Amino acid sequence: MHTENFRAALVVVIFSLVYGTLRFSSTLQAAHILDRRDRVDLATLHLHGEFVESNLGAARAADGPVTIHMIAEKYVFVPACVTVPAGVPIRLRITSADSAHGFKIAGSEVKTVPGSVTEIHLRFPAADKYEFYCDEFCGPGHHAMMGRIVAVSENQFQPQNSARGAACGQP
Ligand SMILES: [Cu+2]
Repeated sequence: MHTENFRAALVVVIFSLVYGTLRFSSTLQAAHILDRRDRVDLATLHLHGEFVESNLGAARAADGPVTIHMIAEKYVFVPACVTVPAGVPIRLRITSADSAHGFKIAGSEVKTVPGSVTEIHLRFPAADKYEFYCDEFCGPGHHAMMGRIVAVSENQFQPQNSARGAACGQP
C-alpha cells in the first residue's frame, strides 16, 4: 500500500516537473518573440512612421548599419527588389499590410503579421542575387509572392529609399 502511494506521489511530482518546465520554456519563447517585435498602426502604415513609402528599401544609418524596411501585402513585397552591400550585417524590419505572410531567404525565415514589426538580422556573404518568397499561405496569389535581394560590393552600394526604385538586379 505504501509503495502504491509512493508511486502515485512520484508520478504527480514527475508530471508537475515536466509540466512546469514546458510552461516556463513556452513563456520564455513567447517573451522572446514579443521582444523582437514592435507595434505598428495598420491604419497609418503608409502615412507616417518607419514604413512610409519614402523610407522603404535599404538605408545606411550615419553610424554605419544598413537597415531594410519592407512591407508584405497580398501578393507582393514592397519593395520587391532591394540592393544591399555584401558581407556586412543587414537588419530587416518587415511588417504586413493585411494578413500573415512569411519571408524566407537563404536559410532564414520569419513570419510577419499586421500590426507588428518583425526584425531579423541577415548577412549576404558575396555579391550575388538572393531570391526570397512568402512561405506562409496567404491566398490565391501566394505562389507569386517573391522578391530579390541584390548584394553588391561596398563601393557599388547606393542606398535606395524608394519602394519602386530604379531597376534592381538588372545586369
Ligand atoms: Cu503568402
